[in-house]
Amino acid sequence: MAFYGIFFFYIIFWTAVVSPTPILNRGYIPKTNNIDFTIEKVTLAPDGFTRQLSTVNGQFPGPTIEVNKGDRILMKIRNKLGESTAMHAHGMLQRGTPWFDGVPWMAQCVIPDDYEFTYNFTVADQVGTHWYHAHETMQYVDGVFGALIIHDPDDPFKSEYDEEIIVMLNDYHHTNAQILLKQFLTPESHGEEPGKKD
Ligand SMILES: [Cu+2]
Repeated sequence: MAFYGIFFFYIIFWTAVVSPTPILNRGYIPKTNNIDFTIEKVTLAPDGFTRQLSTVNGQFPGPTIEVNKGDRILMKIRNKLGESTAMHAHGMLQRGTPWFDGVPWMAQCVIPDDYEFTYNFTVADQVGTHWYHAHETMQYVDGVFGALIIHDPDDPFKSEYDEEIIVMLNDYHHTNAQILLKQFLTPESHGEEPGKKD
């Protein structure tokens, strides 16, 4: 019997004291991330071909947003595009803040040219690799997008990798997306998506 007594004591001692207990967010205190984005047209040559792109802070693709689970995102959009816009944080659940989902005429009115608008939401219960993009006309095809990464302080695999590398894949054209859309919508396109000839 003594053996079993020691055995059970050992089990209880191990689970209560020695083994790590699951800790939500590992004591991480969520913070507010101030994102400052200017949406503007810039002439760039990301693949060697010079053209005008619609950009976030003059970059193609736009800057990567990296936050932690539980954080608040304050994403200020300064619209210098010469046309109206709206920014959508793709995949965000927007629980309690559907008006910051960035879908024009469903979640909000557009941000007129030369106006500012700040999206304000938390990523309380989701993690992973997402992206943000303009949700107005064809702007994201012309470059208004970037990665949105939500790290998980509770990641159980954290010790099993050395680094994370973001790979973004997108269709890229040498022709302005508005022109491509017009061509695509003609009967002559036969529904064939743009990109094969340009
Ligand atoms: Cu989206």
